[in-house]
Amino acid sequence: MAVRIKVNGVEHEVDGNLSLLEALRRLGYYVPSLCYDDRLGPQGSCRLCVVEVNGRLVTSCTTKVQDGMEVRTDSEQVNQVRREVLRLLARSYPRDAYARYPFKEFHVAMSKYGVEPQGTERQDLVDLSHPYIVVDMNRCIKCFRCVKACDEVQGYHVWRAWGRGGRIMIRPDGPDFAHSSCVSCGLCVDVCPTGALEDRSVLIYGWPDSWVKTTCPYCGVGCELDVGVKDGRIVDVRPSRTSVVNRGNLCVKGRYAWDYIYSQDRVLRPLIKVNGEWREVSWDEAIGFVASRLKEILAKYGPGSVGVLVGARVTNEEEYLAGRFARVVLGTNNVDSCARVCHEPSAQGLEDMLGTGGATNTFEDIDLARTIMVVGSNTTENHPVIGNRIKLLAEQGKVKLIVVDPRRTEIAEYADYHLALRPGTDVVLFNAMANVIISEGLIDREFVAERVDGLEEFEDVVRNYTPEFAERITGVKANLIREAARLYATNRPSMIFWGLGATEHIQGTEIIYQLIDLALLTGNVGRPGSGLMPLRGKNNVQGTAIMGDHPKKLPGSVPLAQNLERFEKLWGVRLNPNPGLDGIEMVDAAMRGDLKALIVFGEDVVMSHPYREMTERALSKLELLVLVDMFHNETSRYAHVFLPAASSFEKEGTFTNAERRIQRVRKVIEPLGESLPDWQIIIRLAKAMGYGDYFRYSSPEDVWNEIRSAWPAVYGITYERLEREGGLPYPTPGLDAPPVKVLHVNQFTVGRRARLRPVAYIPSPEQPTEEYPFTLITGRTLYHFNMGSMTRRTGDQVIEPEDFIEISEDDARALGIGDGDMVRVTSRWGSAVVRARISRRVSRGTAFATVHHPEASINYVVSPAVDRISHIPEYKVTAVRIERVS
Ligand SMILES: Nc1nc2c(c(=O)[nH]1)N[C@H]1C(S)=C(S)[C@@H](COP(=O)(O)OP(=O)(O)OC[C@H]3O[C@@H](n4cnc5c(=O)[nH]c(N)nc54)[C@H](O)[C@@H]3O)O[C@H]1N2
Ligand SMILES: Nc1nc2c(c(=O)[nH]1)N[C@H]1C(S)=C(S)[C@@H](COP(=O)(O)OP(=O)(O)OC[C@H]3O[C@@H](n4cnc5c(=O)[nH]c(N)nc54)[C@H](O)[C@@H]3O)O[C@H]1N2
Ligand code: SF4
Ligand code: SF4
Ligand SMILES: [Mo]
Repeated sequence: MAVRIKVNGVEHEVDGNLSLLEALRRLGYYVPSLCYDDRLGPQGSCRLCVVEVNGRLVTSCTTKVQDGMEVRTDSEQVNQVRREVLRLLARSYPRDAYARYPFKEFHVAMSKYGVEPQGTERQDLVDLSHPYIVVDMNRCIKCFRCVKACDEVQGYHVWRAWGRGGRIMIRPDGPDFAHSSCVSCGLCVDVCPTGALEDRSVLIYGWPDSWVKTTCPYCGVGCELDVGVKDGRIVDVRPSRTSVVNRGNLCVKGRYAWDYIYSQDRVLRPLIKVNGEWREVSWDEAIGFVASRLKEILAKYGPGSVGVLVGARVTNEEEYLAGRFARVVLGTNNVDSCARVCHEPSAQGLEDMLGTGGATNTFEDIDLARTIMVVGSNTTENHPVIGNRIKLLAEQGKVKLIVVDPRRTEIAEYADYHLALRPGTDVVLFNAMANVIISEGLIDREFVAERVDGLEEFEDVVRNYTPEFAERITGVKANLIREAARLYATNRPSMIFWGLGATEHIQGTEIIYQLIDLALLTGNVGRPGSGLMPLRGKNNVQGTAIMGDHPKKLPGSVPLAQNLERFEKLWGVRLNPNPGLDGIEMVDAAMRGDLKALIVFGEDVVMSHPYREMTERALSKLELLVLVDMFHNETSRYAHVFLPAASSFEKEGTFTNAERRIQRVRKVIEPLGESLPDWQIIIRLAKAMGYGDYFRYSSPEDVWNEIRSAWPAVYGITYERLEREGGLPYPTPGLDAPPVKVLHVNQFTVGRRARLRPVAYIPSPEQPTEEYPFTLITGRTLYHFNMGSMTRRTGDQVIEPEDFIEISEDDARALGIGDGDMVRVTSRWGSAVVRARISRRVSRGTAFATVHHPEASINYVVSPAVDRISHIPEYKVTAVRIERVS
């Protein structure tokens, strides 16, 4: 509802829901404030935002606009109050800082009202302990923005007010900032009006003279970043204030872990390995060499002998071109992505049962859910911006939270029910939940009658999985299972979020079937605030299979066999009709000697695949291994050619996040050295192979427009529209139509009715024995990303320098292991040495190791067992023994 107000004598129409402060700012009036920030609620304590309304002074942040208001923003009365407030603060405020950084919010206000600071700096108030943030409490004016931001937006409580009255100090909750509970999200810096909290990078490199909006290169949340540039160099990253995804928030990786691009050891020229040594060559030589080797291999062994692996760090356009290159140029369907070792079960499970292999709802629905069940996802560390949002809602009692995870993760601490099951027993747990829902009559009868088939067969399977039976297998108390099932079924709408704790099992795909079964039984699909949300891993893994990086699917995630003709027309060549090998099968084929050449775009296969010893043997047999990356990694030991890729800050394109949202990636700086964006590398390779005419693209937008014609679900998403409206989830089939945010509303993509899929439990082959008594879980930690190639080259490495293994107190005592000792972890497959962390997060008999550092390389230990349906490795369960090493 719009209202009319008069400001300094001029009539305006404004949104009636706004505070007076927001309304005035949107109209372009200068209203200073110290305690107010639009990400925080109004405080009304600094009094700097006073204005005159109908002759009376009010704090504009706590006043709602009202029809007919007469406002003065610059009367003598107003100016006098502001001057007074500023004068008090300026008394002890350091003069130097004011002179050096005139554009800080507080400094602007002082200069506007002619107030000069009088104070000097005290060295003991400066804290330089943190790698990213400089703390200078000489400049703290006690506005409490940082305290509120940390408490209310991030759900941490790092910044606190110590002391009372006139002697209040803002300090972190540790001996110094580096040793506080800070998670380095940088929000406090972003809200601080003075620079008391400041990014180290801008103090070193200077203040940005321009900003470019782009999308975070790390996880599937897809936060939008404002990247600050000075003299062609990135000097700062801030959260985009206009993004619907991250709402002015970021985690440490997006905010600070970007200077890997300037790492001294980044590869900036093409390399060919000669007699075991890398030699720098020109692009022409490198591309020519790869093309001639590929031609030889194709001629000698045929198209089944070559393969392409695509790490989901690249753009949609590049993923599309990589798949097209495999099929058109190499004539093979041996093309796959890292989704194989990640969330392929999620995509496959959702597609099999509902028809669309993506999240059914968007992140916006988190605010509408009454119950959220988080399965096998360490959300606050691995999808922090979403994890913290869920955590805060739970803390405020706005949502009920069920967490299914063997570990007591941070999010589990906020759960109403934490079901700490034995690793690898999810099938039994979810069958027991379904058992309770059916036996207690909690199914949504109407929904099931109208839209769901297969209830009888389903009942036959889950009947035997009583909560008491499940307690014996999973270790979770029968009553806890009952209560969680009741909550999920009745306190609707309910959403399920899940991570790798659900997918990385020998029954990974079937566990996703079960989660979908639960949602179907309870009518938690096709409604706002409900649904099924796989928390997809890498920045663009939701894109990969849909862009065609899949051995059995073409772009749009359509089956190869039925769509061959359509793509033959679009691409103008005959296509190979035989389904290809997936990523796991390619490594097996290399081992057998059947796969001879492999091109890898941004994936460290050696580090990331299980049973590393076998992976290394397999890759060492290849006649040609081409690595396209920014850095040497463990895989490059076996590579013959290294092609230097430009980072996502150095190219245009789009990423698709975990809620199916397609967002722009924008070039912030020119590619460093001779590095090239992957799309240009692919085009050069195609040309050298004699297929130049089939790869005539002048820009990523060109490629995107071809994708739009191949995949109707994104036809309505043009670059121009993304520019205008921001990121859009697919499907958006029409140019003028809004995106479909909630899928399966009146019918599923598979049709009016979906069919339940009962799943019987198969125990993992990795059961503990006397020789290997522990169950090892592998996974992640906040500061490092996957195999660490990027985060290890940033300040994150200072904060978290190495991998660790969490062991329970009881086990550590029994094994004579102290906190920080090095331990050897051994399985039937291999062994690794890691630092022990005694932890309350894991229970007796289980241990959790992180995956990020080659020094430890925990995949030497992990078993090669894979899921029957999608071949995802069983990364979450390996039987091991643990010993202290001296
Ligand atoms: N900081 C950071 N963020 C990341 C990444 C990173 O490396 N670091 N990687 C990105 C990628 S590629 C991905 S795929 C995602 C992964 O994000 P997550 O899915 O959160 O990944 P993990 O840490 O591997 O495992 C999640 C949880 O599964 C639990 N779990 C283990 N076994 C079981 C089980 O049998 N049942 C159940 N229910 N739970 C189990 C573990 O205890 C762990 O807490 O994160 C993305 N975001
Ligand atoms: N034991 C165990 N193993 C696991 C897992 C586990 O939970 N436990 N998780 C699995 C999962 S979910 C995943 S996703 C994998 C992750 O393992 P990897 O696929 O190896 O993942 P990243 O470390 O993200 O490596 C991506 C590479 O891409 C490069 N890169 C970044 N941007 C670009 C670009 O624009 N172009 C090019 N060409 N390269 C780029 C980076 O430098 C980096 O080397 O590990 C799997 N392995
Ligand atoms: S550190 Fe900055 S944001 Fe925090 S209270 Fe002081 S001036 Fe305000
Ligand atoms: S939550 Fe994910 S997308 Fe957002 S800043 Fe962190 S790593 Fe980037
Ligand atoms: Mo992943």
